[in-house]
Amino acid sequence: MENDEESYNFCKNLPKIELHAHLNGSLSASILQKLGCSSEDILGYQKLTQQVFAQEKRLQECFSLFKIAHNSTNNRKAVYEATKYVVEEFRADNVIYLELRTTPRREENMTKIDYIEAVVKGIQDAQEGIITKLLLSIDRGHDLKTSEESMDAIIKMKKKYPSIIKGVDFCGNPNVGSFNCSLFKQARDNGLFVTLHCAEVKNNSEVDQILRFEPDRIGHGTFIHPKYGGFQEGWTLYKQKIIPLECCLTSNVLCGTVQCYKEHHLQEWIKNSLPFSLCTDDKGVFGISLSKELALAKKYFELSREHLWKITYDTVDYSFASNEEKKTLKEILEKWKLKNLF
Ligand code: 6MZ
Repeated sequence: MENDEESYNFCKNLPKIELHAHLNGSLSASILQKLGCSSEDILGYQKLTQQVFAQEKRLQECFSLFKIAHNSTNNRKAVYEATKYVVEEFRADNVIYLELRTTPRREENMTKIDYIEAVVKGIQDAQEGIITKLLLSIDRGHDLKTSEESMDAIIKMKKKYPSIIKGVDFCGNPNVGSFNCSLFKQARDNGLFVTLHCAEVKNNSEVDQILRFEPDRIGHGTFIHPKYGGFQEGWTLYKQKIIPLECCLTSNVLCGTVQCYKEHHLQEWIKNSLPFSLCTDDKGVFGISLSKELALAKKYFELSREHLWKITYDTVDYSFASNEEKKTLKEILEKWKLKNLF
């Protein structure tokens, strides 16, 4: 049996694929500092984060933390720099393919289009050793008019940057708002991939609606299986549709929607050979890295090195990369395997 350190080193060394990372949730203390936050403010933010995760209603409270992160990215320059730094941090963790997602925001001196342009520029300027794609999010807490405006901007920008902007995401506080099928159909009709946060809290009717929509991927998928608070019809439907899951272990444990790592619903996906990828969600807020998440999965679900490699390899297929990019990523992983696993 290898120890935690050996396991982490293996995971760090493995070229990784990240499919579920929110830009503003990924701002680490060091990035916040580079963006001009004072040490005092950062310490305050870290203290608040600890308090939030010690509370009963921590998923609910977690969304107030993003508002603080948003204060440090409220202009074009900061959005650009934040994007560049986040991509660089993923690269330093040996992530070779990243799908970064973010919600276009309007601020005093920044339109939603400006926001998207700044993120795209940040991605373009941090291309060394990593392929990064952008998914644009619709916040479920926004009203229909705001969401429609965002979708118009997203579609417009997808036409301008077709090799970077690949898809849309549906996120935000899962206790508010509802899924709007026609809005996401519009995205799909305009050539965008669709990934939807699904069942982060119990909501059987929305789970049914989302699964019938057949998104390209779902995020979290916690309350689907009946053993984890879901419902039999939901799980049966999921098994018919077989939609890849973006699994965020630490996010779910810290937000309290899952009891502990050992009790995570991921085990149903492993047991049933269902498709999934391991993701960070908000590495800044949760103080994690993709390497750490892989090491946790390895530890709690007793995965071999070979199995972890295969999860990463299969994740390439669930990504929104082009066929050529997928081929390149698979070649990197195959070469790595030959060198490191035999
Ligand atoms: C749902 C989440 C989330 O878009 O400003 N977000 N939505 N569930 C989660 N689980 C913890 N974590 C983050 O990044 C921050 C935004 O991402 C969404 C929330 O809408 C949050 O405001 P951006 O870059």
